[in-house]
Amino acid sequence: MRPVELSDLNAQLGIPKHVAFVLGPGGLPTAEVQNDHATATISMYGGQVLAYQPHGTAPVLWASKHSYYQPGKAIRGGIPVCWPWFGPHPTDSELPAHGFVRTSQWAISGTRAAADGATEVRLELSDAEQTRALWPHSFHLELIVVVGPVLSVELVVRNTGEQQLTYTGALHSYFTVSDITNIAIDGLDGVQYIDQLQPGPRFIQKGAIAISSETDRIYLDTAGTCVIEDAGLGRRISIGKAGSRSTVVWNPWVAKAQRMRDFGDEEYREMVCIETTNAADDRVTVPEGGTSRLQATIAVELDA
Ligand code: TA6
Repeated sequence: MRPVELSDLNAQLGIPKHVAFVLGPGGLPTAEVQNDHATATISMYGGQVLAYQPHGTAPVLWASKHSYYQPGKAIRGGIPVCWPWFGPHPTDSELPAHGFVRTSQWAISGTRAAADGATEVRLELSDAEQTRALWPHSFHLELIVVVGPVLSVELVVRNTGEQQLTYTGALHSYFTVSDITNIAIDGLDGVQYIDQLQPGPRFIQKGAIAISSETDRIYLDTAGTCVIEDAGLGRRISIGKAGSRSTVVWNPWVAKAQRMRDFGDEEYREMVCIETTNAADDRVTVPEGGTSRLQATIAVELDA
């Protein structure tokens, strides 16, 4: 983005004491939010919340120190928007994993200072020739980010075409933890899941989730709120949701972390993904002219 465009963006949509537009990592245009409640960074490339930190606690979202910040590559961390397919493309392995919107250039469609002191930033993306070459549908996406004592991220999907469309997707949230072996994840007890590392049978979660090896699970038919219990950081992070009937829990552990160039060998220790998804059986069909919404609501509660 040229400096003049950035200054225009600030003139039109910047809000003092709330949001300013800057060139962030890799020179990518980002919205920097600072208000009475929290700070946050939102990349226009990918429409991706990169950082969120309420005042008085450690960063809530995690990003790799080795992440790429360049067109054509997904940014490793924050909340990637995976759409219109989750994971590998169901039939064409040549197509990018997790869809194409996390490597697309979004536009800012609005900003607002909320009455409670929170800051709202809206981004949008519509189909174009290059997207239709990958996925033959017309669509309009809006990502509504509200940064306050709670972080709300909502993906609004509008079917602007003349035929129904069916998608899978995720708000693929990366969270900072004190140490992956020192946390528990509540909220999925009794829920059936697919273990991506053991395709075939389905399993039932028993109690809280503790992670001691590569973990990649799609929890099914659940609308529940997950909670990351992190005594090491003296906090609990809750991840509520709407418009989602599946939740993914992922940590790459040692070997997979070593295979990823945009992921430090030891970084698996300091993160976990709790993903607000429409995945596996949880596909979403939107009729012509229809709308669907996927929302994650992230809140931090500090130990007394
Ligand atoms: O959500 C879990 C997952 O599908 C894992 O299988 C792993 O591939 C992860 O997403 C990251 O995918 P990415 O394409 O961002 O490297």
